[in-house]
Amino acid sequence: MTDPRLERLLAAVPGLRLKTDPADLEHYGRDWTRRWMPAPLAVALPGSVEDVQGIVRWANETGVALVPSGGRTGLSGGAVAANGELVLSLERMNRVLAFDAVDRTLAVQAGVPLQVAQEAAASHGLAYPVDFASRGSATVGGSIATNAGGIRVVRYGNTREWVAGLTVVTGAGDVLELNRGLVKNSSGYDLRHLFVGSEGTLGVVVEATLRLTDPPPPTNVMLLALPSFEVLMQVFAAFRERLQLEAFEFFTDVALRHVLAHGAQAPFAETHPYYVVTEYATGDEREEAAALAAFEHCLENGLVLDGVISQSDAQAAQLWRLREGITEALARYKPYKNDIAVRVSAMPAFLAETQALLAQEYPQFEVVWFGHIGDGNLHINVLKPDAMENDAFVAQCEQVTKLLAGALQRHGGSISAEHGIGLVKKPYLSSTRSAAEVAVMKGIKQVLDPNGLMNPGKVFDA
Ligand code: 2HG
Ligand code: ZN
Repeated sequence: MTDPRLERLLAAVPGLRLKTDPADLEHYGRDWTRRWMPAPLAVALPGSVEDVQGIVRWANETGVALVPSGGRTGLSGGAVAANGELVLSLERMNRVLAFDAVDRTLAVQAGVPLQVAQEAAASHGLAYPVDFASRGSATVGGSIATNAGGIRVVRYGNTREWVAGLTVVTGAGDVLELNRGLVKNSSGYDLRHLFVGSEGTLGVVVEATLRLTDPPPPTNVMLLALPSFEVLMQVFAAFRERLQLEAFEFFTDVALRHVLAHGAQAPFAETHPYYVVTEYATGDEREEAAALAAFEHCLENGLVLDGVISQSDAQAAQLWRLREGITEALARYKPYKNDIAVRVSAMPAFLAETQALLAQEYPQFEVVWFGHIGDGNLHINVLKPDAMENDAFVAQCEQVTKLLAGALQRHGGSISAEHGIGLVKKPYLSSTRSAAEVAVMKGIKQVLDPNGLMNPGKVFDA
């Protein structure tokens, strides 16, 4: 190791693990976006809050920027280190610290994978209900940094609802213990919520106290085939009126075709334009009868064309795979991802307008629509045609996103529902947040990260 800054780091944080191999720099320097060439200075793997604090203080002394790093499953470039930053990986801070049965909380280090937190909660007869497909790799810290949503938001809300306490190291190097697991706390600004969704731009989340809830009820999974998206919200209403919904997800036939080509099993003999997968509580016969009543109501009114109910856990997993397998099935097409939100009530109008606009202006692209329709959150993936150069593709996709941003402005929506702004959506932040709001955000950053060292260039340019 020859870089004097790294020598100084090792002197400041004794025993710190550092990686500088080219393969490690590449591995830790990028996330799932794959668009930027990773080029970090090095990767630091702290083992304690004190180590993290030492790293941040060193950054302030040397001026080296930091990129906090969890499972790097993000899709907005929030964890990319392409400019000589030090990657601060929480990978080694992966311990479950404490469970409290009275408070119903689980304290974890930030590098604990989401699935490990879920399993720890389950081992105590409770649940951590935040859930999404990358649960095995994504970390609790990363999910807090993006206020991750996922497939159960319709029932449980976003990550934000489940954070009872946070320990953070600010960009100024201070350790803050925020909210300390309290249920009620009306003592001034709730700084905890500033860090939820801050994408590593204010400091590093090092520990979290998570709220837990009752274990989920027994559930069934139903897959529905729909004739058009215009009926989507009516189907949602029919099911929500009659059942406790744990998830209500949507995808198109195009999405299904890709998942089937990737090895999933076809659910119906025929193809249909749109699909919904819903999971609902079914503790007793009454609830199962209600599910059938919802289905029959939809069938009689032409809102659904076909349906299948899971008869076993294995079949439920098979039906979920049709939805959860979409991202993986599309990966080989290097999709350009959009993750938009509108109010649920605005969803049909937004869908109609943007589908028509995209078909008219960009017929050269295959566009895959899917997402968390019960939350008003759509993932609009534009697939790269094999023959098109990557740069030309990205340039055109940026025009597509501009078009979406315009529609979002008209419908009062958001350019990022759950993936964050990162690098990918930075040019479109103003379609969602006013100039005055962005100015306030910059002011907050200035206070917590006065030297602009925390994940610079992400969300906005300081
Ligand atoms: C999902 O809902 C994830 O499956 C990924 O948020 C979405 O790949 C995407 O665009
Ligand atoms: Zn999603």
